[in-house]
Amino acid sequence: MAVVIPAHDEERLLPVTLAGLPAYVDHVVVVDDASADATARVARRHGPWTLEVIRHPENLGVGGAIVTGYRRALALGVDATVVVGADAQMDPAEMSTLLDPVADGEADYVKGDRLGHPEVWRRMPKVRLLGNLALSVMTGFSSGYRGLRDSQCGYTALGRAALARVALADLYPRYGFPNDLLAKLAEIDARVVDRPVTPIYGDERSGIRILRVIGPIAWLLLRSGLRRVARQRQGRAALAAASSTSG
Ligand SMILES: Nc1nc2c(ncn2[C@@H]2O[C@H](COP(=O)(O)OP(=O)(O)OP(=O)(O)O)[C@@H](O)[C@H]2O)c(=O)[nH]1
Ligand SMILES: [Mg+2]
Repeated sequence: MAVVIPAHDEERLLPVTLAGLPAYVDHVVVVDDASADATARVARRHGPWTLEVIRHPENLGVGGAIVTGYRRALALGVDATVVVGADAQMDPAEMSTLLDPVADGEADYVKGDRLGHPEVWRRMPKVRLLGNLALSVMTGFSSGYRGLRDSQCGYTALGRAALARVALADLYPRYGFPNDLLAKLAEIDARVVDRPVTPIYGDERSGIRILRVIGPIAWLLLRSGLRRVARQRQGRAALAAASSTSG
């Protein structure tokens, strides 16, 4: 399996993230998204896995970096790809929680859910928590994955078959990426499940300005929701036409 790490100006926390990766990981792909700092230089092996750094000459955004990593994972032919941020906000011991449903053939995409954690109200900054709750509800309606939680979680596992089918080229490259990926996964009827993970907030600096990103993401969700409804209508119309000609 491969771990994809999108990284932008993460010279301080990338080594911490790498040092925590479990030994069962085969490949680590760090995607340095035109960092201004030493991110690419501090990316060193800390385990038995192979490590490669792909550097974007220009900043494409976190989603753009993840897509680069996904393409590399496809070329490597791995059975599953975990995505984790470079800012040491996820517990590496929980990676197996995400991988198990993929390995057991129960899910195509497993995403972390920090909102079910008993201390989430204390651990996650309030504005982030409220923004996340709102986006999770909207993403559930838009994608059709009702009941889905923590749509913004950047800790996920994707199986090979779904990775090969999902429309990578069209994915939104910035902070609406996880939401757009869910919409694209719905298009291929991928099985998506949530697994609890621990919210970790240390002294990292987030690039997210919640009030600035929520508008564009809401617009993205509205658009993909309307497309989903249109798709379903077309499907029903095709079914009705088929049954009227056969009957
Ligand atoms: N490639 C790339 N990665 C980015 C960019 N912005 C952020 N990242 C990476 O994406 C990961 C998450 O970024 P954050 O801005 O902390 O977002 P978050 O961790 O999902 O959200 P918070 O809960 O606010 O910390 C980190 O590994 C960043 O280095 C970017 O423009 N390009
Ligand atoms: Mg962060």
